[in-house]
Amino acid sequence: MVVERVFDVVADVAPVIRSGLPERRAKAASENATGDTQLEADVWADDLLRERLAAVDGVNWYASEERDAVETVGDAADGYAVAVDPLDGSSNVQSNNPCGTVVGVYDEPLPASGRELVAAGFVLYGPTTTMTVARDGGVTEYLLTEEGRTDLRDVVLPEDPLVYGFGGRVPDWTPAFESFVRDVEDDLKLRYGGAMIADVNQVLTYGGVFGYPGLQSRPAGKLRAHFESMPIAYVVEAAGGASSDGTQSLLDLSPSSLHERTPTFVGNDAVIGDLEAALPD
Ligand code: AHM
Ligand code: MG
Repeated sequence: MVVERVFDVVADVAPVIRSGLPERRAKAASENATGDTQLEADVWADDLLRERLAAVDGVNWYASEERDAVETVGDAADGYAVAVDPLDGSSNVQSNNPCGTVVGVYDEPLPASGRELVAAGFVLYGPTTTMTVARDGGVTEYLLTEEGRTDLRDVVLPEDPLVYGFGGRVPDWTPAFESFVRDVEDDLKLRYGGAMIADVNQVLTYGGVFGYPGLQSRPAGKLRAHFESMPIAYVVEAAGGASSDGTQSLLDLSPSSLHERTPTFVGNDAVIGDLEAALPD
């Protein structure tokens, strides 16, 4: 099945990406489609993933946070579109903190609604390299090494939330969001590391909430719907949690452009419910 082959490729490539990071910490002389300065590692990981994923029969389109446009890479009758954030949290490479790779498999050419996702997953380059994949209603976490992958666990979001982490500078938060956070911090423990994948994996492990809100200076926030927000929402919802853009599930978004951004929240159902109640419609 195409989805299995996509994640076989990601599992094979991840140890290569990991071992290539130390020598690619320099800034590349380029910006990506959303204006971020790229690291050599961003560009290199993107090229590697494009080359390997384009070779999978049934992958018709490759899109990446690092490329301006969707690229047609196949012509299967029922082909899929694969959307990738090759190195999520790449500013963490410089400070030697964790980062990740995010992959969404869509049933339709992009732009597409989150409801067109048929699978999504991510790799976390932490003390170990793990891959978490949501498909067929379940979520599995694997340990990745150069020898292959081994099952670690079925991922189910813990019932009781423990950790929270929100992006953006506090003075740039809206008053409604800030007052919601003041309530959250009475009960939960702050964990924010600047790489969505690492922060979301803490939520999947301990329970809680991760978010990057709409800011006063940037109402759509920072995270990109196709490459980050919707794939992560797919994983967290499949693990028993919830997602929101402030009013609805992130999976109900239908972005009109490839690099569209959206306020992004994932975590325990009750916390996401409180968030939606706190933010204006
Ligand atoms: P990137 O994909 O260019 O690395 O940007 C996304 C990252 C997320 O991983 C993280 O949640 C966010 O940007 C952190 O932003 P900030 O540095 O503003 O806290
Ligand atoms: Mg990213």
